[in-house]
Amino acid sequence: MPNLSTPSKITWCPGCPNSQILVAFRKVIGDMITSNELKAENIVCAAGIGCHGKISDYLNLNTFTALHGRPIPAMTGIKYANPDLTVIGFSGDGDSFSEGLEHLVHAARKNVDIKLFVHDNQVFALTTGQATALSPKGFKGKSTPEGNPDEPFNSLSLVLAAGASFVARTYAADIAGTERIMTAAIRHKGFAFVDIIQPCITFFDTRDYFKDRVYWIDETRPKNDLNEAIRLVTAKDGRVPLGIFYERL
Ligand SMILES: Cc1ncc(C[n+]2csc(CCOP(=O)(O)OP(=O)(O)O)c2C)c(N)n1
Ligand code: SF4
Ligand SMILES: [Mg+2]
Repeated sequence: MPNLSTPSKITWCPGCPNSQILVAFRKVIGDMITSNELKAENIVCAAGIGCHGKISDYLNLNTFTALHGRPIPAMTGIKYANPDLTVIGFSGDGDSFSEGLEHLVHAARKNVDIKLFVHDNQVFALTTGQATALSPKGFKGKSTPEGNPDEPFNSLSLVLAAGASFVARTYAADIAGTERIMTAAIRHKGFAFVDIIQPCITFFDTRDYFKDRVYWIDETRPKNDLNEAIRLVTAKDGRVPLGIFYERL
């Protein structure tokens, strides 16, 4: 198994689910390199600015740290310059849905062959707790002390409507489930979007909320039905579905 660790000290808060994402990703990439499915030298990872972005310091792979909201244009340029590379990005909910939304929807529309993992903690965490475009209505944080007055985007239906050819969600605490979804996303040819629910235990601790609500959808159902995918991700039954909602080959 290749050593994908680095000497950098991990500075995420103790217990932050970002560490679970890191563990899952190292395992997935380690297995793919060991089985010769991927070569380390052909993998490029990019990240935005935020707590999520620190992951690039903890991976012994080619990594690129972009500006806040800008990992997608960096990834697109890398992929266009050398189509043989596997380009994988780590982004935040603020990074992809507040600051960098235009890049996300166009990458989805153009079906750029890159993989985007969004560490979705529904908050600007690194800057200590402001509302993003994915924070729920009523969220109380530094920028919304009386409660967020705005409705969030439904991130998955937005990306589906924009044309992404692979759309999935997983839960960071379910490391095996995250490994499965990451593997499928990396194998997909085209724009793969994965929402990773990653509670920020310091500025918006949603662990109790999600642990009782997440469930895995039927993995055997046909995945190329866009209407069914939108129905699943917009259902208002109080539960939070996980799995691959849509894949167009
Ligand atoms: C262009 C630009 N705008 C704003 C900032 C300030 N900033 C740095 S990190 C951050 C929040 C990141 O939030 P998110 O993308 O959700 O990542 P998280 O920290 O939650 O992982 C902001 C607003 C910046 N560095 N650059
Ligand atoms: S602030 Fe939140 S997201 Fe950032 S390291 Fe701490 S727990 Fe994790
Ligand atoms: Mg965030």
